[in-house]
Amino acid sequence: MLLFNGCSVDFLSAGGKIATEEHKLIFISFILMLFVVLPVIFMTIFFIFRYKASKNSVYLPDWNKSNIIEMIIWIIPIFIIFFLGLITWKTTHKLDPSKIIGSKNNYLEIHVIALDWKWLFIYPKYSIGIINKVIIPLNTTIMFRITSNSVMNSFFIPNLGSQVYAMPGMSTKLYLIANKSGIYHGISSNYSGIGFSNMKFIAYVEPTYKSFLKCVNFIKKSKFKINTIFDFEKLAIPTTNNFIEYYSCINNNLFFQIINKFKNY
Ligand SMILES: [Cu+2]
Repeated sequence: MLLFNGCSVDFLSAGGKIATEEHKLIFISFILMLFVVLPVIFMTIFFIFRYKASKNSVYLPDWNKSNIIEMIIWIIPIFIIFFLGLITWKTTHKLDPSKIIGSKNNYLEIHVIALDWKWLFIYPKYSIGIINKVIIPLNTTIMFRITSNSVMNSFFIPNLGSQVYAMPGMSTKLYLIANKSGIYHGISSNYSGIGFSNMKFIAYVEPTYKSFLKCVNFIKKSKFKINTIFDFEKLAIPTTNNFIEYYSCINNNLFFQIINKFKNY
């Protein structure tokens, strides 16, 4: 991605395994499209000089076909479409968000709940929850289980890779690995009402599992607790531009209780 160095667009600076693969795909598509763009630019300039009126111009009112031109304008697009189709087929299977990456038994599970208009992250293993911030350890497979307590949203950390929809009454899965520690931006990439534009979160990638556990222990000391679905309902009251908040003592079943609420609809 040499061409884009110095570019501050989140999506173009990879912080994880999946994002790196996706960037390769964008780069290949970019090169492929140059096969159309460059000849068009060249021909535009060439034709201006070649076909301008001059003393030596030949007048050909009956000209209507050139097999060479026909061949070029058909073969290049067919080649591009075939090749793009092939790599899209291959990478969509390879980068399927719900496909496990890294080791099969060792992953950290994080529950993601889209609210109006904030994100709630629950760590069932550690019984903590955070609003609008997610902390993950470096080089660790993260399994996000995603749902929504309201309308459809989309969970997206552009530096780390794929976006996945959050839908009420459903659970979607997204596996990600961060290979660079740092702070990334997380967004909802699906419009969901008035507070949508500030429905953002921060993703912290901690350099070690130890430093990650330090954060966990800090959050465990929070006096704010979510124990029951009623505590959760209070939290789920719509707010805009919500601060980062820490909760301890989260009921490990909360995620599935939230999904079950919608089963009767
Ligand atoms: Cu769609």
